[in-house]
Amino acid sequence: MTDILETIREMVVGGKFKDIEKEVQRAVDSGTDLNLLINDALISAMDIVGKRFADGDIYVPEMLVSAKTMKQGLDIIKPLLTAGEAEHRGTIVMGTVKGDLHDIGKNLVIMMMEGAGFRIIDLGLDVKIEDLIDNVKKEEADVLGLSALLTTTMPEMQKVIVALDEAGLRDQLKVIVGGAPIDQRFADEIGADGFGADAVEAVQLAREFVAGK
Ligand code: B1M
Repeated sequence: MTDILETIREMVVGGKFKDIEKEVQRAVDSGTDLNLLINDALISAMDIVGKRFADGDIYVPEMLVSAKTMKQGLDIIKPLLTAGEAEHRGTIVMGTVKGDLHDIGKNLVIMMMEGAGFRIIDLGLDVKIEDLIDNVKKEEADVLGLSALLTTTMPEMQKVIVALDEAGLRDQLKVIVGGAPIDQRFADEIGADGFGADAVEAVQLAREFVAGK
């Protein structure tokens, strides 16, 4: 079990996108726990990639190839996570904030949310405040989920919350924030309703918020 996780981790770090699907499928077929596969192989590979980038051992192109490899691995797991509950629990508008091109974590959160039965409106990455506001209104969202991976794009989350307030929408929905540099303190500071450290926590929060409406 550990061997296959390690192999997958190394494949993502090394950007072996041509072979990753076969290997992840092999792990799934041999009964590997999906949480282990996601956390200990795929996500932990991106942590290694991030460290190598920060240390100057690799550059953006290598990071991109690892990200592509990670995405292809996740695509194999996606149907297994979303096959669960068919019942529609509530609507969540999701996006990575303006200026930020990181979407792997957001996509993972979306997979888990869909698996838990939520209807997701995925606005993608680098999303403008106006697009978030328009979609919250149009889709009658119960929750707005915002992701940011850069310290420079974190303040954008607060701008979104202020804009929701100005549009008279703030009381109608809950805002969940997440992403590697985000923590509970920051979430409290900017007036978000919740902070999810990972996809599982994000789903838990969404469930609580929608149940409490
Ligand atoms: Co970038 N990058 N990157 N990058 N990148 C980081 C974030 C960085 C920490 C790397 C490093 O230096 N160690 C660093 C940020 C430093 C900082 O801000 N202090 C960095 C940098 C500097 C940059 C560029 C500026 C590099 C450059 O151009 N010189 C540039 C910026 C581009 C931009 O956004 N404008 C850049 C570009 C890129 C790529 C495009 C090459 C690529 C992204 C591809 C893509 O996403 N499609 C990339 C990658 C891959 C990374 C790292 C290596 C991996 C990110 C990742 O996918 N992690 C990253 C290092 C790292 O984070 N360790 C790094 C796996 C993912 C599953 O985790 O996104 O944290 P994460 O999501 C988690 C939780 O955070 C949480 O749940 C997820 C699952 O557990 N979560 C939520 C996320 N969103 C949530 C929302 C919620 C709740 C929970 O509720 C709504």
